[in-house]
Amino acid sequence: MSKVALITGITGQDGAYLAEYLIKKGYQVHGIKRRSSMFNTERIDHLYQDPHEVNRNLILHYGDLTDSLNLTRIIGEIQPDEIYNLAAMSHVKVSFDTPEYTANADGLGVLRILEAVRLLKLTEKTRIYQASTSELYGLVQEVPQKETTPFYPRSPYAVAKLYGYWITVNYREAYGMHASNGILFNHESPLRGETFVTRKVTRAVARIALGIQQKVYMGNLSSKRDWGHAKDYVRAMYLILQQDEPSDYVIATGITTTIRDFIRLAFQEIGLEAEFKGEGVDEIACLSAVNESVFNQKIGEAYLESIRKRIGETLVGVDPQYFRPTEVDLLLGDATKARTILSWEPRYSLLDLIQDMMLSDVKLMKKESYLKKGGYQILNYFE
Ligand code: NAP
Ligand code: G4F
Repeated sequence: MSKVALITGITGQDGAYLAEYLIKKGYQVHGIKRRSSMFNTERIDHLYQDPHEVNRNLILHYGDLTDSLNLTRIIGEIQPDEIYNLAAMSHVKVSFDTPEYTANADGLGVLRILEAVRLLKLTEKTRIYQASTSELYGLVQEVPQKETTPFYPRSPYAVAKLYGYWITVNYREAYGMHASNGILFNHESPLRGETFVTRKVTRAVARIALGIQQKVYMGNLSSKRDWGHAKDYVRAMYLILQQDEPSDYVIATGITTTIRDFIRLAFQEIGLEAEFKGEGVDEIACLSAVNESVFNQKIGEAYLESIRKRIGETLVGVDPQYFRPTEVDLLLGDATKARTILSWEPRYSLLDLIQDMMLSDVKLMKKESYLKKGGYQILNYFE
């Protein structure tokens, strides 16, 4: 009998990688998907199976973390061995605009899952992974941050996730449930949502190189993040649920980098040097040099002449609309517990991550510009 997993947030970055990972391990994977006016399944289309096929290993259900009746019905029908609760309104800046909805989905949503498992008398059978976050550390009380570092959330998102973290701990202690938190630091990939900073940068850098965008506007360039690859992080989620004892784990690389340096490295990956000057809202980055052999190899000789002409021009500016009312300045994780107990190690470095994202976005943007010229091609992130 194959194990049964339920993934909430299966249409998101982590949900897609985790579904693929669990299917490869022989699981039957069920996913909860919100109804939307469009399919919104691009990230998992390569895993999709027609409902008429027998012995499917991916089954989607309509649902929402704000709807407890629906969640309880789905969990009751599926009787999952493992639940990965990844669904959330996951954008920190947007949570300042939608604080009540964020509290409902990201905070109470966790309670709904835990309580459904308890009411359905599945506490012995079903293990639960809660997608907690390094945003809990917020105004950091210690550097680096580990499992014992006190939390100080700095956004409606982080405050909602704080409730999710503690209600998971409480249900574990009160009812003996196998419920664990993964306190994951930022993790990125070619599937990352386009409005998170890394993907915004890799998309913009690709478009600038191809001559379809002039400049990109960013927010706070000085904050620092501990960035890993989502593929490494979904493996950690799986490992957390395979332990005999439930517990909470920090998952991080132990290296922190400014947004400014991430931008510099993304340009360097395709042979462009971005030189930063100025301060605060007046800070800019100009194109200072082109490494022609790298550029030709990664982008193509056809684009060289036009990028050469842009030397000295501004590629990056700052727009205060991207600043947050309260910022998290520095995140740096200490994953010693995960390394020791889970034998988890990241396999991707920051440069590997940037290379993966740039390669994918250059390919995607070449298709996009081809489409604009009247061509037709199905866009597939997984090619
Ligand atoms: P993501 O790409 O934004 O995906 C979020 C998923 O949640 C999407 O499938 C989204 O559906 C779904 N969702 C949102 N609201 C929902 C609701 N009310 N009911 C049901 N589904 C809902 O996020 P991610 O990067 O994969 O992150 C996965 C989880 O880990 C999130 O809980 C996030 O907060 C947490 N986390 C992420 C990171 C990171 O760096 N990526 C770090 C720490 C923790 P739609 O596709 O319909 O929008
Ligand atoms: O990429 P971000 O939007 O990610 P953030 O806020 O760190 O949150 C992500 O990681 C968390 C884990 O720590 C997750 F829990 C959460 O769900 C999400 O996945 O922003 C990173 C940094 C911030 O300091 C932000 O102010 O980049 C800075 N930034 C600068 N310019 C920008 C921009 N962020 C965005 N999104 N867009 C900008 O133009």
